Amino acid sequence: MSILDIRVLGDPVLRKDTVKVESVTDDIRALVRDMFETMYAAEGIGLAAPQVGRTERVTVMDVEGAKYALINPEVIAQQGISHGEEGCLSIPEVFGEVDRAVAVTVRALDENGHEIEIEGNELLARCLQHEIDHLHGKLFVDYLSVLKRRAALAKWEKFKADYPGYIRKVAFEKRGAHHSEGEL
Ligand code: K1U
Ligand code: ZN
Repeated sequence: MSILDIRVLGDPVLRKDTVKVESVTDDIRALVRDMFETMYAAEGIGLAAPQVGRTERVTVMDVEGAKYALINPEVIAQQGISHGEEGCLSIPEVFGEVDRAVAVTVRALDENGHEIEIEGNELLARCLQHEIDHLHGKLFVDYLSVLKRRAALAKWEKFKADYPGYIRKVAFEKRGAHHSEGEL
């Protein structure tokens, strides 16, 4: 298993549509394992393949202790609107309020290639929508008003120099250990 580099805003891979997975192979399962490891190391609740420079339609999530590896996920039903703050592992230090459906039903394949349906509310629904957006080149800042988007991007301009080559190095952090991100 490996912790992968996370791509940050400015890397073109984050703006590309992903490629549908035709068969859930051992290579895809290895990608899922590495993505979980990377997500936990970065202390996120979700991660999508483009964030680690990959083009397969794959995402992983761990929301309130429930783990999901989703292949070719798509929203098949949604309800209501919820207003809430979002961040993104690919845009560190930048946050914004985004309206999302409060509840979604998502159809996907699991790691064994079996079709599954997940119903998510609140944070799980938000995370599902955030990750599925990543799989289609969309980022949460795209939903901000012109003024808030401008402010968010201006903030990012100050931080992006910390990520040469649009790469964020993530180190697994032992509890209580010094945070070594950016020092690898
Ligand atoms: O895809 C990503 O960039 C991961 C991102 C997903 C996300 C889901 C829902 C709301 C915002 C962002 C994160 O994991 S952000 C960091 C995080 O750990 C977190 C966000 C909201 C609530 C709790 C934790
Ligand atoms: Zn994100």
